Amino acid sequence: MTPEKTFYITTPIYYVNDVPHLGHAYTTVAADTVARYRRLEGKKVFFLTGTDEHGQKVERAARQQGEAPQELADRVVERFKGLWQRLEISNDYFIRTTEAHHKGAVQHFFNQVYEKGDIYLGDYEDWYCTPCETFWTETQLVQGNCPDCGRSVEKLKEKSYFFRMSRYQEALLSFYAQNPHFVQPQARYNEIIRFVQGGLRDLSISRTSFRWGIPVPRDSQHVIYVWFDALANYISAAGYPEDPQQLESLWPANIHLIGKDILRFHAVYWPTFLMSAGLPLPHQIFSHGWWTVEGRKMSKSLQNVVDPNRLLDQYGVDPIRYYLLREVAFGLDGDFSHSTLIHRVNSDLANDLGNLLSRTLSMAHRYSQGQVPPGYPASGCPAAEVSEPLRAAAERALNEVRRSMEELAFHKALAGIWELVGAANKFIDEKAPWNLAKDPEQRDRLDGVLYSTLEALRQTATLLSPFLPGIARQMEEQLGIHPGDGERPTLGEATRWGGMKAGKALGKPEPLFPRLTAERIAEIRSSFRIED
Ligand code: ME8
Repeated sequence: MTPEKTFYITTPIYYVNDVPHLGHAYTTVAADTVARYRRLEGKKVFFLTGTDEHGQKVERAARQQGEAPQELADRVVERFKGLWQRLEISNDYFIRTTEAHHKGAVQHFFNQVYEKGDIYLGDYEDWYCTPCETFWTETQLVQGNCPDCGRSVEKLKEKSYFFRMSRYQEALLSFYAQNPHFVQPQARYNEIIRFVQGGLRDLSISRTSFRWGIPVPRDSQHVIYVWFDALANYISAAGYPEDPQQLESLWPANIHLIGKDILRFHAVYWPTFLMSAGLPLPHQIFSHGWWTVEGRKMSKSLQNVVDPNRLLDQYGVDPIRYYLLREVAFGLDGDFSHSTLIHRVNSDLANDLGNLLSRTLSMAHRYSQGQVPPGYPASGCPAAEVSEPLRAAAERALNEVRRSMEELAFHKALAGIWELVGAANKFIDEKAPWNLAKDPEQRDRLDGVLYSTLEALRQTATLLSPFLPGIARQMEEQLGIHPGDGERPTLGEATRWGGMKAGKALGKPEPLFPRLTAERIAEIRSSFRIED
């Protein structure tokens, strides 16, 4: 790997048979946070997301809605793009599998695997639901019937191209053994190893029972299996096959971030396709947990699918990003509820962070003419008293963020930042600047205390910027610094104590997060039709 290798992170590409929901938002916000964090570290980053537009699911959804699959895809893709804009997702590219370039790349990939001797024509036999035109495996059936429509199914055979996945069992197991961090969290890695040890069967990678897909080269009776097509997005968006230089600078990806539902496709199928094509394997597959809603599985039939746009309308972007990243340990399952969300907003955002900023700024306006006062040593006040406690707290927060981000423990990183926020609030309570202000002899001390708190806030904004980019910007504006997203100093530079410049004008204090009052909460509850 060359030293300049770009940090490459991906989300799954989402199906366009339905509009985006909370689960999609979750993965994408998490990946965005990693991308922003690595950029803040000064790294070159390529952050990819997109949509999976082929396959029977999409074809069927289009038919139900009386439109062509491409029309459906063109319409729904806008819903994803619009949501990512509202959530401040900073992806560098958005791939659609119906793009001409991707289609060519998938056929090229298919050919490469074919030329290796890993694809053969055989018979595919499984349970078929005629009304749904879908094959199901034994385990997918519900009480022996179609899991979609509940009607009876029959054993049916069709011609299919198969990928010789069975050939790769040993190579895969030895790859896992040599790369113990390939699948995270660890429990999932063990599951995958057990699955592969159980034996790999060859995989059917073409279909003839529907048309909406990329044709198999030289046999247009068949379309390429949607997962073969979809997984290849990670290389096709990186310049495969026609731009080997770009591909080398991006591939292999550092992290494929996915939900646990699609781990097998990423940790078993994908590596074997790549091995066959002679391409390097990604460094890590990180599979996160599953969100339920108010204790129940999110599903259309329960009518409890959470629309992220409606959450954004009611709560705003940063509270939603914060909640998703803070509420649940990344990797574990979580339960979404309005009451826990409201609690997070009021306690962590409004009380802890919002109050710290507003009380500090109003004191700086009152006691220091709205300017940054001199800090240590200019204020003449001993460092041990005025800057040391917060300087040390800021350093601890930085270390916690660094450590946690290596393992994508967003909740721990945020908890670490909140330790700093808590330390700054406690520092103000203890130093009581309002008392110092009464005594002209305490001027130096007052300056030192205000300076340190402003500096702690500046560092908090830097540390928060990958998680809550909007809030970081607002905090910086109020602190009178305007680093702008692109030219932000790197994490190391920005967390050097003393970045606030004495004499600089501070901005106007504005509430960051208005507390959700009983009245607002009632409004929210009624807008989501939540009954008590
Ligand atoms: O599987 N909790 O697309 P998809 C957490 N096109 N995350 C959730 C979730 C939930 N309840 N529900 C969905 C596909 N997700 C394929 C992917 S990639 C080459 C092809 C998230 O639209 C989670 O990231 O069904 C999951 O893996 C993804 O949405 C599935 O999205």
